[in-house]
Amino acid sequence: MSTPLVSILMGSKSDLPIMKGAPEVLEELGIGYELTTLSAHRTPHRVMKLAEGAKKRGIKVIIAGAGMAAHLPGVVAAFTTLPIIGVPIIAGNSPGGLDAVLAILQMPPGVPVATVAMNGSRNAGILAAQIIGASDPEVAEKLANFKEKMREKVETLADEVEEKGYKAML
Ligand code: RP5
Repeated sequence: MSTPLVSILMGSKSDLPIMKGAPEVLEELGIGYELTTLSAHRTPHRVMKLAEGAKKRGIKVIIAGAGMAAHLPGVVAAFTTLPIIGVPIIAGNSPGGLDAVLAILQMPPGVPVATVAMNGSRNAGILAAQIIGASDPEVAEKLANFKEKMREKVETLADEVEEKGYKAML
């Protein structure tokens, strides 16, 4: 795989089934990534080390997903000036994911985390690519193709609904 430009982090191995959307879409786009599990609460020193070293390793964007008291994205943001994308995960005994949404979204002034939808790991991957694509023409080109394919797919479905009527599509 190509040099990692995106670091994908998650609070636990139990987050993998949700977080896999990020590496999947980066693979579709041909963008290199690194991926690991680490926890703001259980392995705080590992989080600090990874976040502090990310820029030197050539990482451009960090995606961090966590559930429950989801402090991982915010703590990572405390240790780097790289852009952080937070993915709130609906985990365990969560009250509908609201715990993680608020923990990731409500960052104090000066330390932003760009928060995607609950379980929105695929969008986190796309947003990471778009941030990189703002200054990397090769990635921008890949994204343009990606969006074009999406448009074609959605328009084909729209044509089908219009042609067959809604009952046939249920
Ligand atoms: C969070 O606690 C993790 O991100 C995960 O969503 C949740 C539960 O973790 P496990 O107990 O399954 O390891 O820190």
